[in-house]
Amino acid sequence: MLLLRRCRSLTRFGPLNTQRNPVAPAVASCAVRLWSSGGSEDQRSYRHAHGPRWRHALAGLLAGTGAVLAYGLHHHQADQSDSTSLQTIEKISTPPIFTQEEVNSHRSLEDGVWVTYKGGVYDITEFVAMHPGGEKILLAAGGALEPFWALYAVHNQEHVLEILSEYKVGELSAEDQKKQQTVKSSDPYSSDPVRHPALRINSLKPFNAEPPPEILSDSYITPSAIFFKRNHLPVPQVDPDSYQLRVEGLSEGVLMLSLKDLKTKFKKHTITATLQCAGNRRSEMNKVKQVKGLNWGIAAISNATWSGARLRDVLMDAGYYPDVSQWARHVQFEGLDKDVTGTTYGASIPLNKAISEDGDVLLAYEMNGEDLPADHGYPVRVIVPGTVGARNVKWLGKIIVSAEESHSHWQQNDYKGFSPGTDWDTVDFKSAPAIQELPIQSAITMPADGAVVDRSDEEVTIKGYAWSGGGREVVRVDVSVDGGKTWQVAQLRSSEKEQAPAPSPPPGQAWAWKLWEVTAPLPQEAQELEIVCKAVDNSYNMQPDTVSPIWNLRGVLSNAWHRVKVKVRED
Ligand SMILES: Nc1nc2c(c(=O)[nH]1)N[C@H]1C(S)=C(S)[C@@H](COP(=O)(O)O)O[C@H]1N2
Ligand SMILES: [Mo]
Repeated sequence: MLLLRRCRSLTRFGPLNTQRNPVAPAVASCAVRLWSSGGSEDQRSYRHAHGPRWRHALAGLLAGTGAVLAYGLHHHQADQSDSTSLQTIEKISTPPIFTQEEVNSHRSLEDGVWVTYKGGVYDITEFVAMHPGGEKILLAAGGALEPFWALYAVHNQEHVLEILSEYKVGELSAEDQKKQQTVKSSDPYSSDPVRHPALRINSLKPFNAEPPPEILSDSYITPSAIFFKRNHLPVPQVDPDSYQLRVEGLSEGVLMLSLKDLKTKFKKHTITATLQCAGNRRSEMNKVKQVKGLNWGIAAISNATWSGARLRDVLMDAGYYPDVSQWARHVQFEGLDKDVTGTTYGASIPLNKAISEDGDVLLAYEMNGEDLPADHGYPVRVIVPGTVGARNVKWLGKIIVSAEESHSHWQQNDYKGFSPGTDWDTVDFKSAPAIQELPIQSAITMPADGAVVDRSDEEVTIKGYAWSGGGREVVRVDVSVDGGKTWQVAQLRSSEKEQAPAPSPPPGQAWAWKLWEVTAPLPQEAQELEIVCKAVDNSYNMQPDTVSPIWNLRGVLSNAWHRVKVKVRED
């Protein structure tokens, strides 16, 4: 079957392109890839799912201070018609001079939020107070903006600077300016690994990318190179020989484990588990109403085998005893990836998941039979099967058994679901629990939205994936080619070989997805098909039919029936 789509501006690059995909999200508006795969001479092509929208690239960077500033300042410009502070500055012939120490003392809303940029001193208190997400800029408060802008690679800074000038209150003393310049502003992303060119990049720095859906459903075990990648920060360089994992909170001391300890002191355990980002399919929510976050398509999900020590075994070795559960409720994880202030990525899971024999939580050092790749957490990451990607902390540095959840931004103020009626003015992040187990999910990977099938083919083959959180097994996938009027049951596949269905895992331990496939006759006379899929798990949870009722401001938990439209070409 030939599926060939063209966009207005055609950019073509094949899989043998340069290793680091040089195409920025804003430019990669319409990429067509062509190649033939495994034995079949079929040529397939892929249309880039996202339009040439710089706004989306910017939204993708919203997790970063610089981008919050860029975004917020942009709006600030829109609602502030007269820029009085700028005029004030212009009237003064010599601007006030401040020392770094004075600037340092303004790092909260109470004391004012000051930052420096290229020798200028800016009081951005009003901006931070007025803009949701603005509190992130507090990371830069009292210091220089440059390293933040380097970290989050905000381009297009010109208009931001223009607006920033409205907040200028003076200049930094010459002496302190000199000191600042001696702090090298090197690109913290320069040592990030080389990535597979097939990946569709959502954001380059930090690196976030997903595979083209059609490749995703080609293999039950996703090859590591095209496994979706979701980084909030630069990839840290960890030396395996000096690596030490710190385990705290159980006995009086702390337990330190080298990589060798992890590999030799504990039984090696292997599981196959699917990881899904909470933001998978966020782009569909974006179509209903703008949300904040990376504009993921349907492939922020992948499946791999993971090997490592069981977290349970390590906690036992660190002195876990049953009474611990009287005071402790959570196990916190800290990554070795840091932002410029030294804050590490962090998350936590409930203690009972961590310690349960059936929980299968791993401190994984292998992915698909090899050392973990740098992007996926080398040398050690947590795998919490059945649980949202965000808790599967990579580059694991520390484990803390605690009465409290992780205090990290990603546990407290992100990765939570809200009502469609909650907006950025009313949201109270404390009011919702952190996402742990994910709901039932499925999506169509083939054909792609907008593809064309020939009437003479008489039938259409549809493929996709289905998965549910919490170890719930997918028991059925229903597929419709007429928008949901009539349904067919798809064939499920739970191993690499199509003809060898694996036996069901024990209840509550179905960690891996199922791939599915169905061949449906082309409905007579239909010129366009609306293909729909929906999955059912063994608790009989089903997906909601539309997006609107589950829309939420962060665009998480997007799991409505997946729909693609396909044209039928008459011969
Ligand atoms: N240390 C660290 N761990 C992390 C992250 C991160 O940025 N830093 N991202 C999390 C998120 S949001 C997801 S979805 C998964 C993605 O894992 P992957 O990149 O291996 O697909 O890692 C999680 N673990
Ligand atoms: Mo995620």
